[in-house]
Amino acid sequence: MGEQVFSNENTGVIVVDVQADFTELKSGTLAVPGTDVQYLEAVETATRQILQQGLPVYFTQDWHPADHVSFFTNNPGTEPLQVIEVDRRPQVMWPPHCVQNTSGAEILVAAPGPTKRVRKGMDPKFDSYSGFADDGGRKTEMDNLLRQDGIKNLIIYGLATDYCVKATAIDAVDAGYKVTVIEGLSKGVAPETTAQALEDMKAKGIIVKADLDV
Ligand code: VGL
Ligand code: ZN
Repeated sequence: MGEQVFSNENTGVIVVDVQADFTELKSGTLAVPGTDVQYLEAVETATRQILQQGLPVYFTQDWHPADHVSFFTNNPGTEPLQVIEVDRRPQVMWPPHCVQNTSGAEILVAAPGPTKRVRKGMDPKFDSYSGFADDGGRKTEMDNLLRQDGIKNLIIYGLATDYCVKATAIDAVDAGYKVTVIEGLSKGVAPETTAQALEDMKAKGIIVKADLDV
């Protein structure tokens, strides 16, 4: 690894939703394009290097109950990727994914060393793209964990660029962290929303880097 984007003890890393159901490698129910073995090896290598540098790693894990509102199967008459209104909020209809205690919910990154895991999306009534809070405003323990660990700068990558990476990165900026998103270690559901997400993140002051090296 060459020069690094991280340089101090106030930096932490959030690896977003690198879970079986979001990958082609595991024939996931919501497989994000480009999530092949090379992608997963790149994520694993980067995460291992980061841990070896002594930086704390926080994994987010989409962790839905079977009756979750975001599953099209729980909203009769809808189909996948349709956007409906739920309590006046837009809600994308997703195939059932990352159901609690199923293999599809498994985090695929084997990490040597201590890491922390933040689960989200457990409330059947609210989706939670962000690792910090759900659509109902209920916070996860993420911000508390980061504060306890003295984190001020965050490196964020994972799945999917246009949904959970974007939402997590924007909530992080709004919570006062300095955020860098690693584009090359993230994959999006669709090209247009991914391009838009990168623009939205840059507009919020998020640094978007191609990969971990400068
Ligand atoms: C995600 C759609 C639904 C993500 C999670 O991890 O980006 N996308 N649930
Ligand atoms: Zn989900």
